Amino acid sequence: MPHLSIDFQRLKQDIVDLSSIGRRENQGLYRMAFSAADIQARQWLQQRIEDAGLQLYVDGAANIHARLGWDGERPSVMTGSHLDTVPGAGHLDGALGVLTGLECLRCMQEQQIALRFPLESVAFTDEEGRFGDMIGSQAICGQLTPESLHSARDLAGVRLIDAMAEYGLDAMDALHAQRRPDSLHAFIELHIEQGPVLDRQQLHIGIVDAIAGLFKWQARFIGEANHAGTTPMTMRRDAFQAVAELSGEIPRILEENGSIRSVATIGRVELSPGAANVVPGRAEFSLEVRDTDPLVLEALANAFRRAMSAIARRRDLMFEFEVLGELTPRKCDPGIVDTVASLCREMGINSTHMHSGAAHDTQIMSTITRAGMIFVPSKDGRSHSASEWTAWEDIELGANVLLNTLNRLAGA
Ligand code: HGY
Ligand code: MN
Ligand code: MN
Repeated sequence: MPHLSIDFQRLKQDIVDLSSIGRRENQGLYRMAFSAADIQARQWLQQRIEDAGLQLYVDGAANIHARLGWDGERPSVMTGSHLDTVPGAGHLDGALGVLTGLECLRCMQEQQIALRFPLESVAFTDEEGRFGDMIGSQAICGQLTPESLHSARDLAGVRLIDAMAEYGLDAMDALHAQRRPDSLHAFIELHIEQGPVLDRQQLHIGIVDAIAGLFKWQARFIGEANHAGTTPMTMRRDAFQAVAELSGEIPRILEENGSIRSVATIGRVELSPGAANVVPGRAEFSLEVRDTDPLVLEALANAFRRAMSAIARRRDLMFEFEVLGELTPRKCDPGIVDTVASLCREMGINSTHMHSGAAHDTQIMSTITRAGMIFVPSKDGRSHSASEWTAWEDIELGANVLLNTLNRLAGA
């Protein structure tokens, strides 16, 4: 069967156009969920979907769906990713999967490809978890509750309910975005690897077989603010010293309780009162830990809890933490993995099987349907950074593999 091809120039133009929304000169993209830039990108995408003559549908969680051949009866083959970004992001994390999904539906429509199953390309809400987890795909998979929506807030304390209400959206509508598992035939996401494996091995395609899970805590050590000049070192209850000690313990904790795939990050620390001449009495910090094995994640959570407790005791401090988000590690569907692998062989594209250290909507979607991922290389493994880059020829190859995978999964 001849292989289909995307309209690369059209896709390239979409990528360039979208990359200008939310950009801060030399600082990357700031399209955090429900920021003004995210809303602007959403409006831009909806216009592109309508310009393409595809059916536009926005669900209660504000997931944006482009649909082809939709009849509300047959299960659909879904692709997609996310428009929202971390602060200071690159132009491809999420955007690539949304735009290649849209391009694939345009091509299938233009080439009048006969479909056994309707196609959907989705832009999921808040994949980057500004408000905790992957709200958009979790809504589709029925993983949200009124309580989880009510308590969802970002690291600065902004509530999801308020952020959505600012744009006339009711967060509780996300409870109605749930899809029946039998309304989906399969899910496949194209994404940049965000790591160094493909780039180092000069490979063009990664076929993902497992996706790491994580836990994300908002934690704090509470000691005593005091004079930085008169308080002897032995009499201090310094909250930042506790965070520094915990950070120094990370290699030991991972070595003793983790696997070769375990990673841990303290990405944000806020000290108060926050003056140069005051011993910090309070240190708020984020702790995020990942692995592809749920049992390892559990062991690491216990180890970090023990370490924080021991440090607090030694330093006469209090410690607290709340779980901001948890994602379960997931395996990809072997049938989809095989479909992508055989297409790469047929198309003469060098590829490899690999795991994803990054979390993705695919792992949520895998709880209600067969799911898989296709990776393209990230130059020097860089991502969540303005220097994120993937060569255009790799983008074209990845988009063509996605197009032909969709055809294999949904085509007549
Ligand atoms: O953080 C991640 O793994 C993904 O980029 N949301
Ligand atoms: Mn992403
Ligand atoms: Mn990301």
